[in-house]
Amino acid sequence: MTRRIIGALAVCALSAACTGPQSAMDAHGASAIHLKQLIIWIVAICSLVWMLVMVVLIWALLRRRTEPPAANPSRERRMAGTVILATVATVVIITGFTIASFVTTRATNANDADFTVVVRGQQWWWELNYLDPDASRGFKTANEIHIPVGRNVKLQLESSDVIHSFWVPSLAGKLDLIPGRTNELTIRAERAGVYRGQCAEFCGLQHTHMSVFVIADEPAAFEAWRDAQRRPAAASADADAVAGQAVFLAKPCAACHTIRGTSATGTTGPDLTHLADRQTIAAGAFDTTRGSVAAWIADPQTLKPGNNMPMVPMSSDELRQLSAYMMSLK
Ligand code: HEC
Ligand SMILES: [Cu+2]
Repeated sequence: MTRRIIGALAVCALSAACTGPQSAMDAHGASAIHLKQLIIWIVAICSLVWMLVMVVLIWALLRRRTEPPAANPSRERRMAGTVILATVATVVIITGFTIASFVTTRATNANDADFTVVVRGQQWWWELNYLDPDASRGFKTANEIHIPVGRNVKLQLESSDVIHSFWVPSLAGKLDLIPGRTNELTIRAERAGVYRGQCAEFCGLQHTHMSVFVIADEPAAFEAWRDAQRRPAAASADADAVAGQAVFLAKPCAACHTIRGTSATGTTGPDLTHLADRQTIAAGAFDTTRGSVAAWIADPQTLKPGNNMPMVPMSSDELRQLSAYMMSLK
């Protein structure tokens, strides 16, 4: 029984965090696959060396020693030989690791990309700017990066305030977003799916609620998504939503948020033009439902304390209309 429990625990320990949408061991991106191979080789070789050292150590400890060995030149020579051999092996292994790391770094630095997304870290969400050679076809969104499967996409990493770090472990290594600097990371997903990431550099109070999602779509679905994003917000036929738009434009909301197709052009907060198309709000903190959007607008400081959206006073009718309007932004 105890043996079974120990066995089960060992299996759990060995397999923990090796799968799921946010694991470097569940690699689905070209550069994450290279990194995973490197990690496996290094861990395997280091484990082997460690076991060898332990075996030799135990053997040495268990060896009976009755009296100090007499001086023996041939034995001395053998021992010197062993030490030289171990030193050479160490140098060879470390040089091998260095070369392998170098080759992996080269392989992860793809420099051809289909298009570029500027990823700007903000306390505590991700502003995304899809660049297009024709500027009128570019657009902004937040927190959810759609990319086409099997294509390289260049991320231009920037920050508005403090140092953040972009890390979607299933797709690529970690890279910092540094104020006043631009870092570049090319990502690519080999399989459709949602890959979760997390800001990986402590950036203040809501650092843990600064998730990012990479959503890899089949190319046709991606094109459809991108075309929809390029369009301004569609007018809604729903009476509450229409009233909600007027509330939005009259309240301070419009000073911080952009809704393309309206007079709202603020840039402090996420672009809301297609808010209801996103799966989550507040950088992964809540699912996008009418209830959570209403709760967020009513009291953002309780839901995500310290975030940069203030509580805007309003009546319950206004709240109902605003949340209807937000959910109409598909
Ligand atoms: C002072 C600027 C400011 C004002 C005013 C403001 N917001 Fe925000 N809003 C933000 C910021 C910043 C965030 C992102 C918070 C985060 O995730 O940390 C945000 C997030 C949101 C979100 C979630 C968006 C997403 O994709 O995560 C919604 C919806 C929203 N605001 C609606 C409103 C409405 C409606 C009003 C008016 C009642 C309003 N905001 C007023 C700054 C503001
Ligand atoms: Cu951060």
